[in-house]
Amino acid sequence: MKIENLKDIDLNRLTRKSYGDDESLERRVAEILKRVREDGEEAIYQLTEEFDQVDLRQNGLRVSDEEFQRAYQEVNEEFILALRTAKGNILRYHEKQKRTSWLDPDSDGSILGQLLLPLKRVGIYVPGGTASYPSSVLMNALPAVVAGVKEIVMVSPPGLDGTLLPEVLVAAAEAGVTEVYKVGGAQGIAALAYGTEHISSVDKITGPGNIYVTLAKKQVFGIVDIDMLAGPSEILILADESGRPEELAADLLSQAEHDRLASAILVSPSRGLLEQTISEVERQLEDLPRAEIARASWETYGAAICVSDLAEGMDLANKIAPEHFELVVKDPYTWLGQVRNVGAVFLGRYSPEPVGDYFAGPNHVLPTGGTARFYSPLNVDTFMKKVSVIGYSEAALKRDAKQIALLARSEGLEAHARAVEARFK
Ligand code: HSO
Ligand code: ZN
Repeated sequence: MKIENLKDIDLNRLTRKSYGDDESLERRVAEILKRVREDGEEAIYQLTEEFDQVDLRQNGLRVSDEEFQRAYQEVNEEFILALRTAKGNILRYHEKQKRTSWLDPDSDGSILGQLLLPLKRVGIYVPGGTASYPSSVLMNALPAVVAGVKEIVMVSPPGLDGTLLPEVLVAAAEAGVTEVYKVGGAQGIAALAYGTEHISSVDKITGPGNIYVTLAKKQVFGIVDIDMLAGPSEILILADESGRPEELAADLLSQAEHDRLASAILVSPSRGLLEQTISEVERQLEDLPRAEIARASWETYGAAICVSDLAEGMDLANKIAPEHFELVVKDPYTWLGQVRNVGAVFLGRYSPEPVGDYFAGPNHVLPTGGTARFYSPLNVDTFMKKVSVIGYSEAALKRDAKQIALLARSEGLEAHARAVEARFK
């Protein structure tokens, strides 16, 4: 890893990276969606055999009560305790986001307002394999619980033994997930979007997944709503000379270990700090269990960028729009006002990114690939919708009738004008 100067940086290399837009893959995903739409569970069974080598006819599509009970026996007590504490923190944080309906009476006797209503049924996607995270189950389900969603359905691809990880099942039960199905990939998204014989369709699908899942979510958008198109994890750290190389390296690797496509970027005005951190990353990679993944990520998408001052670094961070942004500088709060395009900001050396991944309370489902310019973290509003309320009084309509009719006629819509005037004949 070489230190790069800001002026030599190819921003494209560091931004707008998503899980590709491979057309042939899009077609394959479209085919999978079509098969499930047309053949329902028959297609789910076949596709799960093909992709996951599991026969769901034998193993069951829906996770049973016995499977939940077994999962509780298989996880240890401390895990459950930690999960419950995290759950408490996440609930408390998200409760603060909850907004309520409002009705605003006017002196003319009319009332305007807005109803805030939970979605009825939502689907949560949980990836399989080593990306099957109990923490993500909490992060997806708990905001829905706070929003008041009654039916929370989870889908996830089964392992080779036809089951889901016990930790994931326990997290689902603790978080208030109401149904769990062992189906993943694009077929899992299709089941949620279109419904099958035993799975009713949902109103919205959230949660990260691999390229198939992400493309499937993109294609079913409009039939259902989706949260966002999530890509590989990212971290950008802006540090001054107060940063400690061992800590910065550890934080960079915490995201690099997620995915070969993850990106970890260190930005600093201190060349010395950049140099020391690069060596420290190498040292820490030596005994990291997921070193292979982390190294691939660090070598391809990692960067150590020298800027002339922190203001320049801040500007770069807002351009790259990273998912996670750590401000490891002397007075992090003085920079908070400059933060714009990031998913979550972590202030100071005692807020390493994993605190947010697991525990503090804010959501860890965050915009990636530069989409922090317009997307927000998953939150309670993600699971709510609004209804506008209009309750005009006679006095108010009398006052406004002429102008409404005028606007209607200017659009050539005579019936609109007459509907208003009909009240005063
Ligand atoms: N950092 C990930 C979330 C996660 N980390 C789950 C650990 N478990 C989101 O980018
Ligand atoms: Zn993480």
